[in-house]
Amino acid sequence: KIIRYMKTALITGATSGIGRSTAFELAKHQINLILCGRRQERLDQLKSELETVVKVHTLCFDVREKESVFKNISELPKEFESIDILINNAGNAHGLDPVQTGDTEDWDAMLDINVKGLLYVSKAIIPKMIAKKSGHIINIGSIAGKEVYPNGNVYCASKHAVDAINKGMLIDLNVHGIRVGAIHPGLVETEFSNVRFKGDDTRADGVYKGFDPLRPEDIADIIAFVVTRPYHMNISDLVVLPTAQANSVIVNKN
Ligand code: NDP
Ligand code: 8X3
Repeated sequence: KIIRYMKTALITGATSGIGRSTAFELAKHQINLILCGRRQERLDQLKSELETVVKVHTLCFDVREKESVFKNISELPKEFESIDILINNAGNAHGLDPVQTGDTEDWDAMLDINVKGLLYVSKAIIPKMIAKKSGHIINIGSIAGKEVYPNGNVYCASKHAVDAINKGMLIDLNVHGIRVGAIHPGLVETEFSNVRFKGDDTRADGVYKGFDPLRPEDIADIIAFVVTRPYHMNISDLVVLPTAQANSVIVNKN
């Protein structure tokens, strides 16, 4: 009798966009899911859709709230305690302004969520991965973590930090047999721009007009590919752009 060991993945930012698509994609690979976000009703909906396929547990917390992050992850039910895959995806841009007029609350949000939140979640999970000498961490960076574009200042800083943290994790966790890698997407049509422009949906839609952007499923597909590679193989750094995008400024629109 073959007993198949089913892995468990924790995905932050599972309520929308890339994280949500990743939940569906990993479920296709029979990976059990711990889905995180701040919108409970979306988490409930996802659970009811996915639990016919895999085991699903939801955690509703803000990655900025350090104590809540550690409490939620330390109190996971026994069957979800052992996390094999961590997808550090939660994050957003807030605003698109020159540095001299940038809103300090936007700066706090981006640095607290995209950088410190990612660190808190990672610190809550890594010791358990070290104890079992295995694990796989995927950090969702951005083309904004490789380049800086006009008015992108602090968002780009937050994603450059993710790039550096990814490289640092790779070095520090190497000796423990834990795989670490970042995926850096270009323009993906999600709720990202609706959040960046604070609910100005017309402006948000305009970001993706005139060219064929990436869909969240495209990134989810890559994540599933990365986490299903054999153990001797670690995809450590990957930039993925729509064909129409050459860099964070040049997009071939018609
Ligand atoms: P979405 O806005 O569609 O999704 C963002 C997710 O992050 C949501 O599930 C949201 O859940 C969660 N989130 C945001 N803030 C918090 C918080 N404080 N605490 C917990 N969860 C939070 O955007 P994307 O899917 O596009 O973004 C996912 C990742 O991909 C981000 O890190 C983004 O920077 C990155 N990225 C996106 C690109 C794009 O063009 N779309 C390109 C490159 C990178 P909830 O609101 O329920 O908490
Ligand atoms: C999201 C991509 O170029 O809109 O990280 O900042 S971009």
